Amino acid sequence: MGVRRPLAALLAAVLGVAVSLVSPVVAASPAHAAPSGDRDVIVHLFQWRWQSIAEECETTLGPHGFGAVQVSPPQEHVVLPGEGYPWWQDYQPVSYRLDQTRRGTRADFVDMVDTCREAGVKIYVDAVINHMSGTGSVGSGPGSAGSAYGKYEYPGLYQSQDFNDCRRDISDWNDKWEVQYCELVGLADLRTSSPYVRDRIADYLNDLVAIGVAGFRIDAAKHIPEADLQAIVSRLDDVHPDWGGGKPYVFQEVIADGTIGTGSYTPIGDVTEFQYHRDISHAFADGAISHLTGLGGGLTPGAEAVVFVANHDTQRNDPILTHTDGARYDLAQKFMLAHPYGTPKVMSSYTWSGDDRTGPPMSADGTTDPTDCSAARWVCEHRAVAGMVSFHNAVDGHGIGSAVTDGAGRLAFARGSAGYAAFNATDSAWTRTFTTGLPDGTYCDVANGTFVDGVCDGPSYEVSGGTFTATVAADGAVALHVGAVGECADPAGCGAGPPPGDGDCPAVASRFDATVTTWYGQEVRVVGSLPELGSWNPADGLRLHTDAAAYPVWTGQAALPEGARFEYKYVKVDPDGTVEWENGGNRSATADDGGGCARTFTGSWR
Ligand code: LM2
Ligand code: CA
Repeated sequence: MGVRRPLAALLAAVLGVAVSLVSPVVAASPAHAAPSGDRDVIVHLFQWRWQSIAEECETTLGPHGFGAVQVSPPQEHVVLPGEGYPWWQDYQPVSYRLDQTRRGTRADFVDMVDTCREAGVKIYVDAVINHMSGTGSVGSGPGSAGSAYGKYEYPGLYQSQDFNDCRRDISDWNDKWEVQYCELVGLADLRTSSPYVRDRIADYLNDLVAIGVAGFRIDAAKHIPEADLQAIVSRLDDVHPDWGGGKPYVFQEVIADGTIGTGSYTPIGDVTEFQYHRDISHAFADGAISHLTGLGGGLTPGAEAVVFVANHDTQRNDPILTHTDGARYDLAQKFMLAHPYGTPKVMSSYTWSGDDRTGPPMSADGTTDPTDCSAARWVCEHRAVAGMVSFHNAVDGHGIGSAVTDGAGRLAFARGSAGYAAFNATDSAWTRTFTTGLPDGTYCDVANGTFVDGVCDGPSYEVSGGTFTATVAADGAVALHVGAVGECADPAGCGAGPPPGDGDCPAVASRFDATVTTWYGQEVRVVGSLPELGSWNPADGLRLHTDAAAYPVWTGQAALPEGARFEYKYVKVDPDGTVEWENGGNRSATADDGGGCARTFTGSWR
């Protein structure tokens, strides 16, 4: 796919290259240090509508102790029907108006910020300030809020003189000047040295701060000269008093390479640490995690690093371990939340197949659908790690100790006397007695459940004389901490045996019940991304059956690997082999067991 090239090349350019170069930056007060203490976990609700984020703050993020949401860019963006309304429209600003994006209106945005704040959750905005639009498939407006524009001409905001003179793509990534003054994938590069441009960007960011936004991810930060970004950040107003009233939290997207290291930007704010992403992802993908107590060693100091297993770019351009890897990926995100290095950023994705331009579930006019975590394509993998956010918050300030490992795919460690966690990145269960620093008591396992308002909905373990014995499932974890003391509230539901989806089943007996009206002679099949579902080939799909009593419900069974995430659709097959696919996006599901290693997936033809 042509669209993959620019970012793929960019990522390839940094692979294996050590972080280097601390270039002198005009000294500035590092007023933007990482939020310390509890509630610093960031979740990236990639492409979610503002209203859906507000709901998630109230129902899930606040109660489980998430600190902040990274939201997709809120400014007016290009609209590209000819390319199927790709997700990356957002990274081509055409004005700084919040009035209408594919995710909602300014009023929706304001309501989201207020609702999340009341739930104790900050909003961090993805600030696209290095550039405006490109030429792309549509070179001119209107944008999502109706503004006219053309590349280098944004009426009432920027004109040609406000862009750098290079006016061509970055070609030599070893030339720092090119990286900062030429065009990233053909996007009009703002003259950020100009006081006028700095003021316009600061006006935009301060509009957001006035609404209650608490921080920013600076998109493409290393493409903005350090002094320019410093000058913009110094213009920022103080945040809402609920957030302490200081300067906004700033973390900068810096994909470090031999030309520009993270150290050039740490005087301005925190930075993304891509080497951590590569290290943790490879370790879990390979089942080689025994050395990870030292994760982060030699990288950007943890207090200045934002860390992640996958982000919206890497999951497309350079996937190592992503939501498509199911339980092993969830395990890596849980580990990140248990380990002390860096400020963790949890990913929340939607699925796509084939073209990685594919936008989120949307209506015909390209506006994004509300999120429904139980519906097709919204993965919502942050929910699978919600309990671990409480672990992260409770063990803050405690170092790693008492580590045990099998020397390969299994590792357990204490976080002082506040917590203990065990991780099993292998295909077989791990049973042993662990020695902790925990006071004796009954602890809720927050790797497999959550603990909210004193209610545990996961398994529990008895710590006695500082030890406990557990069977850590294949691709599973166990995590206990002093903030989650108590037994499972409903022993029938969570106290009996390992919880769903953690490797206790040889396979999940998956039954598909599809309501489909057919004419005589037609067959119904389930066709999807797993070999058991034909790997998208209708001829090899899972055949469903019906009879007079059951019709129009068609039923079939397949043994699916536990924890596998997959997509599928129903098809009708005529006697002559003609295939009719149902409408709409792919259905997506996870083969987790609802108990008894069996699961039923139900739906109706669309
Ligand atoms: C980022 N960080 O530095 C974002 O994380 C990344 O997702 C953005 O790229 C990038 N920088 C620019 O903000 C995405 C996407 C690109 C896409 C751009 C702009 O990964 O593929 O580029 O957004 O929408 C697209 C086309 C590209 C074309 C460009 C300009 O894919 O082929 O270049 O638009 O028209 C000629
Ligand atoms: Ca630039």
